Amino acid sequence: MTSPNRLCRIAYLLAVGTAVVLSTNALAQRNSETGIPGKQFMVARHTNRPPVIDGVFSPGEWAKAAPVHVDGNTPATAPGVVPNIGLPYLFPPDSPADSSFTIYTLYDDNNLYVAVDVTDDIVICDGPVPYLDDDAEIMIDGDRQPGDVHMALVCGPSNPNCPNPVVNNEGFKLTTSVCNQSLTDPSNNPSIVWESKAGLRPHGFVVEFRVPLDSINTIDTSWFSNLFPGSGFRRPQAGDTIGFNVAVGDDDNGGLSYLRTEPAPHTDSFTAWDGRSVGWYVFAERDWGNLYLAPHNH
Ligand SMILES: [Ca+2]
Ligand SMILES: [Ca+2]
Ligand SMILES: [Ca+2]
Ligand SMILES: [Ca+2]
Repeated sequence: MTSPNRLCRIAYLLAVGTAVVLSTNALAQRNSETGIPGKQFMVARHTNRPPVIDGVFSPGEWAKAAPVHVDGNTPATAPGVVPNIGLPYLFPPDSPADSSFTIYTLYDDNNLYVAVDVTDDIVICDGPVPYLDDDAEIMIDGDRQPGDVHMALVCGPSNPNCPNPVVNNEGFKLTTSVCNQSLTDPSNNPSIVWESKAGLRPHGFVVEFRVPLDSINTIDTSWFSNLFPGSGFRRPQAGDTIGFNVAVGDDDNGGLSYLRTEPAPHTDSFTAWDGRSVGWYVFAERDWGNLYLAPHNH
């Protein structure tokens, strides 16, 4: 027969054991939470004084924005992930002076504005591929549903599994290099309208973007992400949260940058605000962060 004392002791051990298990779980959960992609969040404030898209970070121009600083010091987890996808010469930045950046966002009644202020100790533009030079890349997921960029790239007449082209404004990526070479992904949609301007500054460069809100659809019209797709067009409005990401490519050696196959003196890198390091896919809209369009006067 078990004595009351012994029962007490067992209960005590169970309680302690449970507490230990609980705290271990809590710790694991906290650790994994910081590693979950797609959770980064930033705020775009409304402005009546739009910034000038001239590649010059003028005093006061972005003062109303709530900036977010990104470096690659924790390359495995957001914020500041560096893809770990088997490219032998894609490295995390050596230091914030090697490659880091600050994101600024604002919007007005017709446009979203983004500035990426990049610190970079060796600035290179030798073409011809913009994303293999020093560059800034912004990603916008209006409908917060994945697959729009990817399906736009893979579908089309030559794909028997997906012969109809996918053309929408529900997900895209905009790239501008330090010497103002730009490209839009996907490239098949002329109604993704935007402008940008890059300019040098001491120890780095700045890229300013303007994206008309009418380039961004918040309605998911896609058969591949919605059993009952919506229709029509609704641009982002105050109070909305859209998918958003920013990445910076750092070419310090020229040529193919982080896609090169030979050693080189400096580290070439690519750092994104949000996303996953292992399994990184630049068009994984689900892994992009969140941009909240704060109501006016907030
Ligand atoms: Ca400016
Ligand atoms: Ca989307
Ligand atoms: Ca969609
Ligand atoms: Ca560089």
